[in-house]
Amino acid sequence: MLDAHVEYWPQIPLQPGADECLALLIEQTPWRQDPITLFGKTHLQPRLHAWYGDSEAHYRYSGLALEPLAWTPLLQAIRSQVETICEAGFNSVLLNYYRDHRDSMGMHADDEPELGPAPVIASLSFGERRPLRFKRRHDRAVDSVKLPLAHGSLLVMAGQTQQNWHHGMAKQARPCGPRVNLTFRKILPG
Ligand SMILES: O=C(O)CCC(=O)C(=O)O
Ligand SMILES: [Mn+2]
Repeated sequence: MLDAHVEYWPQIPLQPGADECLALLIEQTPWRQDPITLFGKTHLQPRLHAWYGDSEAHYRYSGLALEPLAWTPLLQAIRSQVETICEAGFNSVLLNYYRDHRDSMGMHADDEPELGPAPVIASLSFGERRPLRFKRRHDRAVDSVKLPLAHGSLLVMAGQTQQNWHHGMAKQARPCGPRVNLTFRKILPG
């Protein structure tokens, strides 16, 4: 991928293991489904989400102002393992729950100003293996890239990735099981 810095680990060592993380996160998270307004029309987001972080980590996402929930012991444990692997610090995490094949996330870049110009975003996937699609933002001629994200995998997006590429996850025709994704981020002060 041109002008991007993307790294993918198909399986990272995690304690607790990936199966347990998936079950615990589905069960313990106070999932919400918020309305979003796109092109003047209001819909429910096509997935569930939750936002955790240090108290100063306020974030606007798809036009929603999210107040962070306090870190749980499980999310703290996962965060510190991901920080060690990435050699980077994170003060917040967005959890997304794709209940089945009908849940999705539209193409977007994580380019909010509070993430800074070259954010490191660490994306941990559990459950159904589904493809994340990358599309170059300013050059329609470049083909999109599909990266299936496996159960227990870690994807790191850094450098100029958000400035140059969009990413998203389409609905799919084939029925599938649940998937939970955690994106660790560092919200800058101010
Ligand atoms: O579910 C995924 O793998 C993508 C999540 C994502 O892009 C986001 O939370 O901003
Ligand atoms: Mn994203």
